[in-house]
Amino acid sequence: MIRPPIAVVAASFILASCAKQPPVTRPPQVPAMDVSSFHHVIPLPTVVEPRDGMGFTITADTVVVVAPGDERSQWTAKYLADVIGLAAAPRPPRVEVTGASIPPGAISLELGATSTAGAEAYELTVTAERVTIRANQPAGLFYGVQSFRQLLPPFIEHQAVRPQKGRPVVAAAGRVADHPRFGWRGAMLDVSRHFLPVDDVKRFVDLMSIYKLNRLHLHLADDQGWRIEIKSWPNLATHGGATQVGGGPGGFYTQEQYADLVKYAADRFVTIVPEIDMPGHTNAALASYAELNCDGVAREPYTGVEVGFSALCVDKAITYTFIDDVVREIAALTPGPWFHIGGDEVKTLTPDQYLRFIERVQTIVQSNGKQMIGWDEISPVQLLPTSVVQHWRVKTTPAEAVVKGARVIMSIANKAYLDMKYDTATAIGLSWAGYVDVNTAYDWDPATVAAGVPESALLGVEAPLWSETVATLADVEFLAFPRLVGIAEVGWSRAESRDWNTFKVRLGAHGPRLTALGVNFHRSPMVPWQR
Ligand code: TNX
Repeated sequence: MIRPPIAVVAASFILASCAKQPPVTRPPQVPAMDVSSFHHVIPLPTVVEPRDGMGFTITADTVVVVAPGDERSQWTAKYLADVIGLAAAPRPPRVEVTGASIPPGAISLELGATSTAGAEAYELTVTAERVTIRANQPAGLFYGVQSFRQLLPPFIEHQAVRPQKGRPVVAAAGRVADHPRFGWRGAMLDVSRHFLPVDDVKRFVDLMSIYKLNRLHLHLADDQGWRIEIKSWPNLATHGGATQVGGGPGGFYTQEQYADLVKYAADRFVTIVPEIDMPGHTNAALASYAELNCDGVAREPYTGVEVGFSALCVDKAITYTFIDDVVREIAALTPGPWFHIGGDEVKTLTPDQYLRFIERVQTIVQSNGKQMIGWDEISPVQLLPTSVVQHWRVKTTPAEAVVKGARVIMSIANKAYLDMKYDTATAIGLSWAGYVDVNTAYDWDPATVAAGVPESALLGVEAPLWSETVATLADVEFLAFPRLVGIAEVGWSRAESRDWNTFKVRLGAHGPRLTALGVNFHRSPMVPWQR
């Protein structure tokens, strides 16, 4: 046991609680090893107060304590115990579900009022004697756990780590009070152009949740592949899902697998947002069923990377039966309130055909109990107040939708697109929106990039990863990390507290953690990576 003598604990506790320090919201730019790990939390919390004195040491006696009654809090307690794993003892910390008073040496997860309202707000206090994570709702507890995790040494993240003498598991002393700027902090995976198996998507969920991202948008159908089983239209998956860009074998999620993924993500406070792109980007569907084509002839499977050539037959009744079936089956598996209908890059319909189609689909989505999201091409449509526009095009603005009351997810391509190359040397990725290096992905404000789209119109921010050139999980990680970590801070932290020069130092301190997690991240030369 490496717990310090009681007197030292007591002295440092008194020191910690009496030390009056002003809140520090910006970490200084000093060699990272010399400062409290409180300076490295990403996304930057609203208030960070590192304190001098002893931190909290995890030992074989550490327990994670949580009150009975709330299952999600208990799940989060177990999650924390698993994160700590075997780093300090031959078994993970014990989880104690009890309403009794908290013993010394405990990490305590508590639901109850905090200084800031909101389901995602939390307070974290670390002293030598105990750790307290307090939140209004279970989501906040989960985020408090993620901040606490970042105070622990990176080696705990390594799956094979075992307790070792001289390798104490200590979290620095201090206090965080935190809540997010935006409710929507997302990423998108395009599993259509290249398929990703469920376990790879789960791994991605694990990584994004470390940085408090809470929406995973899945682009489930495009020209090159249909990736989810639809029981009333089975060929979509079995035929439409049988290839991908370059002609590989593709794949699809059974409804059971999709439901399992939705649950896995929900446990980590990540809401899955399913997208079936229409009326364009539909070759996989048009190849699966002849009757969806205006000429009644099934299309050939497509394995190239062109866009804009396909469209559903918008004047045929069966098209809307098909859409209703697809939306109904997916909606039934998706507890989240949103259904994304794509709506982008339609080059073969008239503007009038397009508008009528989207308005009709909006009604179908609504009648299946979901709110419609579409790419920003839907802005001219008569949108319902619940519909949402996802803004991606650099030279346009969805202001006309905002004027009508629509809300916006900001995904502007020259800042938030994870499939853009970092720079000229990047081996995979595209560059049609320019190069997006780590600083470019970080150093922007979603509330000022599109004319007529003020903060009040924003749900938040999302970083899409299109997969024309992205074939494996290693490719996904290379393009997403570390830019997605920056996007997470864009979505969570207050604009006035963010600064690239301090962020890059904090990001550099996350290098060993990402390494221990086995992430294939881009070691951008503009970041001072710690070893
Ligand atoms: C545009 S962004 C697309 C996708 C491509 C992507 C490549 C959007 C709504 N449509 O179909 O994959 O560019 O960066």
